[in-house]
Amino acid sequence: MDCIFCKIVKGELPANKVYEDEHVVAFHDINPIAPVHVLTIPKKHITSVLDIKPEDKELIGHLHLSLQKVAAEVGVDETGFRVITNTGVHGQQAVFHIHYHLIGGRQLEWKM
Ligand code: DGP
Repeated sequence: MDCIFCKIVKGELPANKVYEDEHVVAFHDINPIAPVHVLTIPKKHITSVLDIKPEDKELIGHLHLSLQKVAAEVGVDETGFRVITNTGVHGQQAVFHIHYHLIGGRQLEWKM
């Protein structure tokens, strides 16, 4: 499978990691849209929100708990941030390995 995020998980592609444990890895987005822009992914290849299976419940919960650590690591846990998971065509998903954008470091707007 030719998945760039699986390659980051396996260490075959470099990434500027901010957090890693047995199940997830978080790294700076290559094309940041804010002062803080980190992607958190499960090490397991799950294509999108629509591909999450009942047996992934614990993993996805774990990933959300990891977001607290990521937010603290990059210094936005007190100021706040946004977590976004783009899904499918209208969501403009470009990489088909589920990932959670954590965006912050400045006041964000809510306009699409
Ligand atoms: P999206 O699929 O639209 O939610 O966004 C994918 C994001 O992944 C985009 O913000 C850019 C980022 N990205 C793509 N390739 C790489 C890469 O090789 N390394 C890193 N760090 N980020 C990447």
